[in-house]
Amino acid sequence: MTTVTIPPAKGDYQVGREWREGDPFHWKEIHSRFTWHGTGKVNMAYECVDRHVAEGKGDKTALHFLSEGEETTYTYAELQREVNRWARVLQQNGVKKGDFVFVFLPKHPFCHIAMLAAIKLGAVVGPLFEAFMEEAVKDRINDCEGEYLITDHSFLDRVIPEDIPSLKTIFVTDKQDGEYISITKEAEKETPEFETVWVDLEDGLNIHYTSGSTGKPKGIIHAHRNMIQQYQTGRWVLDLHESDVYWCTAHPGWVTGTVYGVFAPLLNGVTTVIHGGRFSAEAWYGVLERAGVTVWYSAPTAFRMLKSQLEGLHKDYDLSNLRHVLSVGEPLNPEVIHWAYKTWGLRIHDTWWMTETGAQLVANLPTRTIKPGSMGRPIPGIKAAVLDEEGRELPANETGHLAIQASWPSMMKEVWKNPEKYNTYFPFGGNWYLAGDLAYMDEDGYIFFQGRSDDMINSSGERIGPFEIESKLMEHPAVKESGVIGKPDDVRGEIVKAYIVLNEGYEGSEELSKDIRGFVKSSLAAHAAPREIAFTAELPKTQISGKVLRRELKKWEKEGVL
Ligand code: 6R9
Repeated sequence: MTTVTIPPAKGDYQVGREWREGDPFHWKEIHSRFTWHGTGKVNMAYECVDRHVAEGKGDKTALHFLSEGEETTYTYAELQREVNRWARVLQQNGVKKGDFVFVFLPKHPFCHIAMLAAIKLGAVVGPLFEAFMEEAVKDRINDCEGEYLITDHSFLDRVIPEDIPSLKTIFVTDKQDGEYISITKEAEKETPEFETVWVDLEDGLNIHYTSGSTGKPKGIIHAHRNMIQQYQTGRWVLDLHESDVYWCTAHPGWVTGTVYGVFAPLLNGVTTVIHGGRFSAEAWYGVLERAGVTVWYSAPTAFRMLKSQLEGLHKDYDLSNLRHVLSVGEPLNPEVIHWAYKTWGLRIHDTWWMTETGAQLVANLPTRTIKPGSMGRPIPGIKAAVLDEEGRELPANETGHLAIQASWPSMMKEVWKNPEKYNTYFPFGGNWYLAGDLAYMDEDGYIFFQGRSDDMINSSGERIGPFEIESKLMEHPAVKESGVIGKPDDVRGEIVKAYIVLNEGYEGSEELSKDIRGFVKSSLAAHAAPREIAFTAELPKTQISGKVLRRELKKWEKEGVL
């Protein structure tokens, strides 16, 4: 297959200045960055906020919040004062080191403040996604026997205290009186000083639930040591310089929104943009312009939506500050990279990691050539391989299990209440951590994602990854996005079936199906061409991160929905 590569853009990248391809690198090299270097103890909240004030950068804007009809900013000094006041209120109400504090708030500075306040007193923070319903909220807090929740009155209809017996105290961020403690009102009465609770590197920091393909979501606990890798990837992958205005579009309920929406930018002392509200192309371009965003981290689903807008829409906005764009969460279709390069004149840098890994492991560093369709190469300090079913390393270009050599600074601390589960990530023993993703690595070390292991299609003995077909489909002018699965078939084992959402102006028909099928057949491979195509108005996606749910498509198929 020929690949059209995209060369690095010219720029003063930190990674290029501090590290060049082939140089050795060890995480220890940056340990001295942190305050624990002297004391042996750390605190993520201190590194995110207080150290910048201590270094004389208190007047710099830490948070810039924009939402329809509302715009506020907090300097690092203001953020420090608020975090301290909130931490005092939490402490007076019994919260102590090691307790779980759940945060159920919209995208808003209060969400950042609540998380940092809990962390500053050594609690383990559990950010809950803003659109969670009763069941999701209840299950998570119950699983941790959580005693504390910080939320907002408008979310209380989804919190049923009778179903969460461990819950002792609910704090609300509104000022109105009611049966719960108004944390904002109480905080106003407090002095803005708080003695950081210093913790060990290994102490709990946050918990996120990851759904996995079967069974109940599992709670992944991370430790304060994550700061090492989260700071460093913020520096080298996101290329955060102090003058940057950075926007991560994810809500902290998704691990991306916590690690790269709260921790990494604050550790690097930049201005973090928070946008309240949902996606619309106009609103998002508006945020990029209004806030003067320079570095932007989002997900393929959003980029695909922007691509499907009226051509030229971006020209109504001044995007001239934007210099570095990144993606995570799902395979990034080459077509989208080419479109962005043509439209914005910018490369989208794909990055790969998981809730369990705590930070990026594979990425397109800004100094590297991009091969569209590849997630990039392991970042400095990380070794990856592709393994066969017995755990042996496969040669270049052969698809197998993506594995990472353990350990790294932000590796999960534990799977909550399920220590055996942790070992299942190491099925071959030794140090190879298995992601559950299938991929191949080319001669240059670039990794090409093929699908989750459960998503692989086996048709007449041919193993076909859904991603390659989905990306090919996107090149067809009628296709907005698609989800490809294997449909059980008596003769072939499985056949390729594609669920397709059409671009505006197109209508599903037998003729269009034929045309799309022919297109894949002639430009990819006959066996990859979907034998069945179903047109749908929408694809099922994960609520938190907007990933296409192929598992759900398989259910549609089984139940004959489409
Ligand atoms: C950060 C995050 C992890 C799973 C992962 C993989 C998929 C993430 C990707 C990607 C293709 C990328 N994934 N990044 N697939 N290309 N750049 O997404 O964490 O929600 O736990 O999901 O997401 O399948 O194993 P999480």
